[in-house]
Amino acid sequence: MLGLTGPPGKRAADTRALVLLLTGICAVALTCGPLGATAAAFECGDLTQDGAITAADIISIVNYVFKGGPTPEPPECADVNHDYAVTSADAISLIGFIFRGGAAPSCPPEGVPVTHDGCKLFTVETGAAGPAADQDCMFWLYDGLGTLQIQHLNAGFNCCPGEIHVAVEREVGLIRIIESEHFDGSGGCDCLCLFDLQYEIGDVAPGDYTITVEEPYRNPGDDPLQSEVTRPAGPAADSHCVARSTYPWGTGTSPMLRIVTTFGCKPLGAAVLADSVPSNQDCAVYRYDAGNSVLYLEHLNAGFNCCPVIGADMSVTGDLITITERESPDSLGFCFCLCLFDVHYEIWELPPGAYTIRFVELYLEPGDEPLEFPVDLATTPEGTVCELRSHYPWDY
Ligand SMILES: [Ca+2]
Ligand SMILES: [Ca+2]
Repeated sequence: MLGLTGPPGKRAADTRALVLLLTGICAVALTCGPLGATAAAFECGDLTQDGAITAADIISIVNYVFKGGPTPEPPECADVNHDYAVTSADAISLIGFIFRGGAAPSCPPEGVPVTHDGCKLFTVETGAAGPAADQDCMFWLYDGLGTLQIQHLNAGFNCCPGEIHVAVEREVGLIRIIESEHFDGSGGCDCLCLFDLQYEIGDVAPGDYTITVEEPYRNPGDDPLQSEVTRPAGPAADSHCVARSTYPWGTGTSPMLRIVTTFGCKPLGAAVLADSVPSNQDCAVYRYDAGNSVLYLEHLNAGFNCCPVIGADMSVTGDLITITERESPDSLGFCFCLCLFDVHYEIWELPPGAYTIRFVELYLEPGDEPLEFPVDLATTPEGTVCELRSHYPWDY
């Protein structure tokens, strides 16, 4: 079931985004029938639960969004424009449908509260206790009384997944779990990784079921993650894994680039930050963690537009690591200026060895030396390399 997030505040009326993590599963019998028959679903847009979509339902949304009125039950039934938030836009959408022949309400399926750990691949805890990085696993535990607890280990999502939504659809003999992610304005980060999710499904009567998980990043040719529940008269548990070889799953032999943070636009002029470098220098600072095969790489004074969404792509050809930086407009577009940023990268699953690291930067001019340098991570695990720059946006 979706819940509400965000403290009350001046914008709370329009930002009551629905998220997970909250109370109760199937708290209302009307909306969650027992398994073994198709569960009674809520009617999208019918907040008043009178079987019809009328102006009264619009009023209920308005009361909820703007006046602190009752929370829709389930909250998904008010998300008629299917963006995982209940806002004034849903009231407008419903007005359009009722009075102007607009689009019919389309709500997301009802979700269950979910907690998660991640991004696993990018933390030092990786691999110690959980399944290998090329395994996509489900562990389920049925209490014999009606509650099915699910752990989904190594679930693939964006590194910055926004809200992870878990919806459950029930048919005879089938529990279909639909996992999805929803970004609030941003497109997430430039990478995928693995998470462990925990959630539970209520009102599960004893019987035979197939549990199947729909995952956003499963390769269409790969087997779905599913497990069979066979007539548990009492408590029962089982686990099932499928091997995956597509990113973000894998054997851990392919280096992966992740942008951890970006800092900027940095103030122009001489270095004003104690830990920064002079603004006429374009620098790379690296440190290799051999135990985890991670190269921490900071690009200091990287030139970008003043208002970018910063991205980068990496290719590894032999011993040449090329990081090609790119940018796209933020939600308001580009600005009419350039400036300097610090971009912190991590390259995961990089074996120790000798490499050449080359940055391909957007705003170099002819004659500029590229920021390119050799490293021998086995013998010299850290260092700093700088190039002098004397044109805008450097040294300006
Ligand atoms: Ca109604
Ligand atoms: Ca909505």
